[in-house]
Amino acid sequence: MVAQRTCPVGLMAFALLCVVAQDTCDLTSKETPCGCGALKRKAKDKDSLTPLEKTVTTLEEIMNGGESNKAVPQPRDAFVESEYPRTNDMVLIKGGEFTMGTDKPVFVADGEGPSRKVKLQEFYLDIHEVSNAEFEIFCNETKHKTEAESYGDSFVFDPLLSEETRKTLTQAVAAAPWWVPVKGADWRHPEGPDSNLKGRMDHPVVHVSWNDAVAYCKWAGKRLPTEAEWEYACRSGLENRLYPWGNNLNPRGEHWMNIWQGKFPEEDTEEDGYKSTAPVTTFPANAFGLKNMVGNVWEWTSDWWSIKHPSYLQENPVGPEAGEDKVKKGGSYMCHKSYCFRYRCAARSQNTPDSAAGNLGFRCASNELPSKSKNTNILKDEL
Ligand SMILES: *[C@@H]1O[C@H](CO)[C@@H](O)[C@H](O)[C@H]1NC(C)=O
Ligand SMILES: [Ca+2]
Ligand SMILES: [Ca+2]
Repeated sequence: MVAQRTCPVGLMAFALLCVVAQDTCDLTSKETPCGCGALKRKAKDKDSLTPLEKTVTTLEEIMNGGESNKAVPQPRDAFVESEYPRTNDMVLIKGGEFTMGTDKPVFVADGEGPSRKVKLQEFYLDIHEVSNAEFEIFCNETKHKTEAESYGDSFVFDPLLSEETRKTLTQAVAAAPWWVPVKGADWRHPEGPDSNLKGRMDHPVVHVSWNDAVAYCKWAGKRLPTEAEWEYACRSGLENRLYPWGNNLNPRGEHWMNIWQGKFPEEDTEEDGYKSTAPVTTFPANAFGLKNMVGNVWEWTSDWWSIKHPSYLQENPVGPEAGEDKVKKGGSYMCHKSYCFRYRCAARSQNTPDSAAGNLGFRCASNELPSKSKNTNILKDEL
């Protein structure tokens, strides 16, 4: 049953091969290089290891102690956190029909295809990923304890760790050794106990599980979007395009999303301006007025994971009735074409509902605009 929640060990070799020979990886392979989906807790195990630790192999086994020594990222913005404007506004997404998925899948094993017609009724969607500032209001008000806080650890991208924290590591994820479980990593301490949110209150909250995301959205009078709603919103009226704005990775020669530039995982040249997360307000909005649908952080959706899809026209689909994993969409700041070309509207990945990581967040949807009493702003006239 190990293969259920962790990547097959054979994929580790594949993943490492990708690191060594970036440009030669076969992206159309049916074997998914599973750096994006490998981060799962094994919630049912009971012994001294935390569920997260059970999913990993020792760092020594994988890397022979050869991990890189990268600096901790410095906050870019020094302005006062209390002055951050709320970023909880929503936009009305008009109903319609669209083509979901793709007939040109990059990762066949992810169930990106086939393309199929989906019809949706109108809904509201958060313009931004949920920020640390928004999540703090929720936690202060409800005393919500995230699952990463309960378990006492979460997955962090190794190059973001301080030397002190790195010294405490003994393990990494076999299929993606740049991911390490860090004790004390949670949404308030994204890179472990010696990190904080200073200068990052307007960045997306991370280290939140699907269950945490559901609790937040409920508190806000909202819900998670379905995968179909999320993808429809990502595509914002364009049919069969890779990105929310079309097929051009860098429209007008600019970066319109926060992903990885350079060689993964050795060097992020930060050409888009951001190592790790960017403020949720960064980059141009898509045609529906939504920001960072692709890149920055992965976003939870309400659907259970399946790679088989009905080919007939579906109306307001909500995904399978049950499952092991939940669907996440959009890719993250860690995605690079060489191993995780998942910053596309059709791309998808999955995690167990109690999993959390430093590149996974969410935004909420709702059928009606929630009242102000639920801490939700009325939709702004000017987008
Ligand atoms: C939440 O609580 C913390 C700790 O008491 C406090 O520093 C912070 O200002 C509070 N934030 C909000 C938005 O109320
Ligand atoms: Ca970046
Ligand atoms: Ca995103």
